Amino acid sequence: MVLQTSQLEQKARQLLGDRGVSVVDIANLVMHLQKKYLPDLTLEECVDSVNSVLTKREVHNAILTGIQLDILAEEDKLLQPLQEIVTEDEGLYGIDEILALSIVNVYGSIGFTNYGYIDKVKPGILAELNSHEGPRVHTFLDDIVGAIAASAASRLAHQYPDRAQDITQ
Ligand SMILES: [Ca+2]
Repeated sequence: MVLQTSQLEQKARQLLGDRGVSVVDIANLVMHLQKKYLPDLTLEECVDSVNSVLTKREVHNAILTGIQLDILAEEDKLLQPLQEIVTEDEGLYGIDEILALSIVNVYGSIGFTNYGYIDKVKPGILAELNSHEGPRVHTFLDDIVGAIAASAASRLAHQYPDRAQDITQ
């Protein structure tokens, strides 16, 4: 049985919201990534681009899988040693980043560059998800959110090549 994309999208959006991430949070990351290149970019355009990324099945699958693993880790339901690795957000694990790349993959090489950058700088909601405070585990979610933002930023860069100011800087 193949689920309708709309069902997947609804569930993916609901899970993001449940985990404390709004479309505007992600749009603010997009703004952070693209403001330098598209000085007249509006938050509304960023929101539209995030919404467009959130229609893709690859993105739904990554969100559903990653958030599920975060939740299972919070509930102490993973097998050891994975339980400890995911809960501790162990630096050498790397599968959280690989999963998120399945999102960026859809949008080409600018997507990879943006993803690498935002993962290093961790502005806005990414800093909150990475604080490791409280009982919540966001080992997978932080990379997924970064990847959605990177993809939405790449969409804008491809969409407005003539508006972009010296993208090679
Ligand atoms: Ca992570």
